[in-house]
Formats: sequence, structure tokens, C-alpha cells
Amino acid sequence: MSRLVVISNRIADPRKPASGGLAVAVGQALEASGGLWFGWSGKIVEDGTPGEGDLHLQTAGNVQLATVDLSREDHDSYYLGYSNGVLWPVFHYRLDLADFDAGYIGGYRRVNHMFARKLANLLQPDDVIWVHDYHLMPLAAELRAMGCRQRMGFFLHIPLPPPLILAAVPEHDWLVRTLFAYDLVGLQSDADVAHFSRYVGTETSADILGEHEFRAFGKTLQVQAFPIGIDVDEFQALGQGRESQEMYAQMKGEYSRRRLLLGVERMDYSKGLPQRLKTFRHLLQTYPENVGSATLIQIAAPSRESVDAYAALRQELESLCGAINGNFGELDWMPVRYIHRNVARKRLPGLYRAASVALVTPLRDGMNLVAKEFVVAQDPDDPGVLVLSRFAGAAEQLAEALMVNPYDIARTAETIQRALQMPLDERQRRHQSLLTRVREQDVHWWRERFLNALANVPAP
Ligand code: GDG
Repeated sequence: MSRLVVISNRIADPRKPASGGLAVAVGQALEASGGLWFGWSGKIVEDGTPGEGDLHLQTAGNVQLATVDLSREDHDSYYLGYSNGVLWPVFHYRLDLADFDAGYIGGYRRVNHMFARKLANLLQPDDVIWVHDYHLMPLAAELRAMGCRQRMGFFLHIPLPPPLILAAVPEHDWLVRTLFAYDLVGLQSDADVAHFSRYVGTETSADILGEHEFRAFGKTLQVQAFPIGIDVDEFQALGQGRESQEMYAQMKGEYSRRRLLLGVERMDYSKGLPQRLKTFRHLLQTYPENVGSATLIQIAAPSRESVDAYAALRQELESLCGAINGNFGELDWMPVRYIHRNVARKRLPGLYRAASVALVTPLRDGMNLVAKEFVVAQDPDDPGVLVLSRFAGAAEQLAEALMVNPYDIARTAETIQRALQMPLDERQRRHQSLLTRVREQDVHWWRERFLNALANVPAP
């Protein structure tokens, strides 16, 4: 068995399951092959030299952890700037929020080059290399330029936008060319693969050899959809834990005479939070039987607060929540409970289970794991209903959810009302089908499919 080397912007200690399903799944594969996990240490060196950072090596069981510090300048241009101020908004179709002309590209290239330089020294000839996410798209190209010939795969956790949106990034042709340094590129959904195919068809001189095979720049590349899943057993076990059971009991007690609607996410403009609050307001206006009864708990965990667009979003949400509570609230009922804090992962399954309806309504999302966690946390005898945006990658797999267009506030409110009134047998039927699929296509299935596909790419 070849040694697996995983590279991601942040790494997790695989022995600490608190980090979530992806860390567990990747950690297991690393554990099995005696692998190496490489990424940023999380440390910012205020007066550090750009393109330089100390390397830290650590052992966690059978796995080697290698991390590199970033200078302040590299952090601000590579991480905050290009990754989260250019690629994240564009790949979520938000050209209006992208900061194209701030010169962040230099830092992005510099950090990818530095990571490649540090990593190349740690590699062995038979390693299989798996790079994760938009922060590190050019990493394989950097490694190839240093003479590395190992098998290399890349998985993009966020959506790949249509060609004319991607083409707005000044460096789009360079970015896509660097992808051809990999042997396999994995995307979340068939829609993303179709976008890639259309991009190379219109913007490059690549030959499209098949639905999943492209040849350009002297290299053949496989591109396929690998929808990511969750660790179902781990999440169900979390649901059996004391913290989760307490959370459930507390919520059930508090909302025994009311209906609970729930949203859980990192605070991010891709998640459609203002639209969701406006939809909830519309629900109260249009179906007044919900006044005094329906309560929306919205968790918006703090995220990337030093990027300007996030501060503006926070203000907008606070003002919308204040207005809804002011206009509709009663002495013994507040329609929205908005929580701008992180909720402990151990309590999440209990919270999901207490909800009658989950609102998973992003404007664009690579996959969306909250939708899958909600399904797994439900009581199969009395399950809640998943209201899901058609623009989440998860919509391709979770067809039995109630599908909405989150921009269409009136019809989304109508769908939420339908969810609140759905008869038990329909709820059970839909939940059963969803649970079967979430269980079959879990994070281990995803990892195996990706790594098998990478192992089976024909040698060049
Ligand atoms: C990216 C892509 C893709 C949320 N709030 C809290 C909390 N969470 C946890 C959820 C879930 C995770 O964070 C969020 O995962 P998502 O998939 O919903 O979204 P992103 O963070 O945007 O992730 C996405 C994913 O990568 C994987 O490929 O699905 O499309 O954007 O697990 O439970 N966890 C805790 N407290 C919170 O307040 N502990």
C-alpha cells in the first residue's frame, strides 16, 4: 500500500474526533497507510519574512503531522486575500464581492510555492498525494516543477462556477492550467463537472476525450463528481451522548407548545441568511397561525470576521432579527433566536432532533453537510422535514427534501408552511429514503471512491 499524503490549508489531529467527520475519515486513511498530513499551523508570525515559515513535525499515532507558519503578509494575501477575498466569492457566484485588484495573487503563488518546497523534502517516490480545496489549487504544478512525479489528486470542496463567471478571475487561465498538473480532480456535483467541461471546451484548446477525461498542456486529466458525505456512525454516536440528550430534552421542554425551525451554519454570505430571515418574516405575515408558535433558531458561528463582506453581513442580520422580533414578538414569545456564537459539536445532534423543520437554504454551496447531519439526527418515528436549496450540491443526492429557490421568498415561505403541516407518514417516507442515501454515501464511501479513482488513473 502506498503512503497517503494529504495537504489541506488547516489540518486536524486525527486522534481528536471533535474536529468532525472529514478529519476522522481522512485520519483513518492516513492511519492505515502510515501517512503524512501537511498544512498551515494556524500561527501567524507578525514580522515574518514573506515566503518563509518554520516547519513543525509531530507524530500522532501512525500519522506524521507537518505544519508551516505563515508571515502576517502571507496570511493576509494568500488566506484572507486571494483565497477568501477572490476565489471564495467568485466560486460562489459573487463577483460583486470579489477584491480582484488588491494584488493578492502574489501571496497566493508565494505560499503555494513555499508549501511545495517544504513538502517536496518530505515526500517518498511511491506516495499518493491528495490536495484539498481552493487555497491550494496550484500546489501540484509547483511540485511537478520541482520534479515530483507521484500520483496527485485534488478535491474542491466549494462549487466550480460556470465558465463566464470563472473567466472573471484575472488569473483564470493560469488557475485551470495548474489543475492539469493533477492526475484526478474531484468536484462535489455533476453540475460542477459540467461547468469544468464547458470551461475547457470554450476557454482552452483542450481535447475532451470523454465525459470525465480532458487533454491539454501535454497532460491528461480525469475530472469526476465525488459528493462528500458525513461520518454517519460518528454523528449518531454523538447523538447518544449526554450533551446531545440534554440539549434535546431542554429544547423539547421549552418548545413543547411551539414549532421549532432551525438553521445552523458558519456566518457566510453564501448561506442565504438574510433571504432566510425575510422568508421567515413572510411566513409569519402570510400564515398568521404561526405567530406565537413558530420559532426560528439561527446559529451563525463566527467565521472570517476580518474580511469586510462578513462584517457587513453581520450588521444586516442583526438588523433583520431585531426588526422581526420587534414587530412580531410578544412578552412570552420571540420569533427569532439568533446566536452568533459557536455551538459545541456534541450538542448539535440534540438540537437538530428537536427541530420540526431544518432550513438549509444557501444561495450556493459546494455540498452542505448540515443537511446530511439533520437527516441522521432525526427520530425515524417522528422525523423533522428538510427544506433544502436547489443550489446546494446536496440537492443532487437528497431529492426527497422539499426543494426551494431561496431567492423566491414567497414560494419558500409556502414550502416551509407545507413542511410544518406535513403528515407523519409522508415525513417518515421522505426521511427513510434520505437516511438510506446519506448512510450509503457517507464520508468513507466518498474517500474510498476518490482514492480508488486516483489509484486507477492510467499511468502517463
Ligand atoms: C465547505 C463547503 C461542503 C456549523 N455551525 C457550527 C458547526 N457547524 C458545522 C456543521 C457542519 C460544518 O460546520 C459546516 O459544513 P458545511 O458543509 O455545511 O459548510 P462549509 O463550512 O461552508 O464547508 C461545503 C464542505 O466544505 C465539505 O466539503 O459541504 O459546501 O462550503 O459539520 O455541523 N459546528 C459546531 N458549532 C457550530 O456552531 N461545532
